Amino acid sequence: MPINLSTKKKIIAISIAVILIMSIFTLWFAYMRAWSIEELYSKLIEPNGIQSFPADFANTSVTVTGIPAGKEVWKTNRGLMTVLGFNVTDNRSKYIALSVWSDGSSYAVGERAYLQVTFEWSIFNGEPCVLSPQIAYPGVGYLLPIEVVVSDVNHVQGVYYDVSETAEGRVKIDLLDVSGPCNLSSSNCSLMSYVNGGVPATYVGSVGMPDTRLGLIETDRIDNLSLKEGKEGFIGYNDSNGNELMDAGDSIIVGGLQKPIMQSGAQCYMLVLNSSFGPNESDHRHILCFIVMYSQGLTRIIGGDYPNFYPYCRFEDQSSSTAIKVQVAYTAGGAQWDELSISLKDSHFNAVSDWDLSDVEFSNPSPSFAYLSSHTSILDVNCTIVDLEGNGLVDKGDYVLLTPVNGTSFVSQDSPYVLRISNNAGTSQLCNLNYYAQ
Ligand SMILES: [Ca+2]
Ligand SMILES: [Ca+2]
Repeated sequence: MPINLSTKKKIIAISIAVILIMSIFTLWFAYMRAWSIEELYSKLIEPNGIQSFPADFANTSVTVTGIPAGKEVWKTNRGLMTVLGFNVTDNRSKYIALSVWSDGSSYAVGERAYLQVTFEWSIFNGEPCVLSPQIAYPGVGYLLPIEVVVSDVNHVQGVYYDVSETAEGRVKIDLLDVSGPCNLSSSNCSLMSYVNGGVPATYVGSVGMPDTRLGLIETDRIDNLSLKEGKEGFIGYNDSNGNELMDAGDSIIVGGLQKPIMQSGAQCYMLVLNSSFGPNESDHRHILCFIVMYSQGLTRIIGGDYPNFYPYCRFEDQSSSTAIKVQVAYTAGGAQWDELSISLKDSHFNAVSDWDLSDVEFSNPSPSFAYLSSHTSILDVNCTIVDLEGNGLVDKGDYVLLTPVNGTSFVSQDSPYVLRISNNAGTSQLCNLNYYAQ
């Protein structure tokens, strides 16, 4: 039977409608439907060792949905970042972490989350690739913890510094505390840049020295810090007190640092200070400073619930013949008094006191005092904690004073009392003092 004109029109109209519906479905399937974590994971490629996405993902955006297995809120110099960890259910050893610049209050572990994930052409340590600002690896959520690890290495060596960006876009490293200051003439400094997509974690060895065999090039060097200037003019050493020692108050300025244009890009650097010190300069120190530049500038993790981020404090011993007094000389990481425990043990490791400060009352307003006491058969001790600004934070000038009372004395034994101040989790010991009564 011949098909009349109106039937032909109907068929054409239906065909167009079907094509349209299929196109919309294809578009929806490709971009608009929420992706599962498994689907997102399956799209990852690894050219040149960088976890990234195929070229045709650039300038696209998808909604990704999954149930977070973990959540951490990090404090950074650019604000709060929340990192959500998702297990890839069909590959239990794998996971994806998504990062969001917020306090993360709208996400909870175990509750389904929907996140917008965008893709863009980017540059990671000199290597072009398609990345996402929301995917933690190899971006911000992955790089920032490296600084925490590097800081651990420095703190073990008795070196504390602060890093900031100057108005001119240079990076300033302020030395806050250096135990056993080193001669500038027996110290050198090297600025290393990560190239070819080098992923920093693989280059920081167990002793904290960057491995120069892969993905790192030296871009400037001061052979002898008393020269104060790098060969290429990128590094400058400021001996602020002019004593020719690397010590607290000095600073290092680093220039010539690249900032990627794209939000997901990163350029990493490692500044290495090598020093010899001690008798006959037989001790060696390698101080590292890991610098990450993003499009918004220097980015650092400065606190929050990153699991290995411990508060650091240095207490100065100001004990007298009758009392133990330790005063905070330097602190980093925002330790709070109510997160600490104080313990005093005698020479037989018997606890004289074990105070958990989590529910201790501090007076108000500043200076704020907390009073504790303990009584044993040989010793009665009063403990006063002074929070100078009454801000709840363990910071410079705050102190702990332990005084024997009721006619008892620290002198009653010949070996030392041990004072320990730790965080409640027991992961960080902020003060460990042996007190010998006179
Ligand atoms: Ca100095
Ligand atoms: Ca305080």
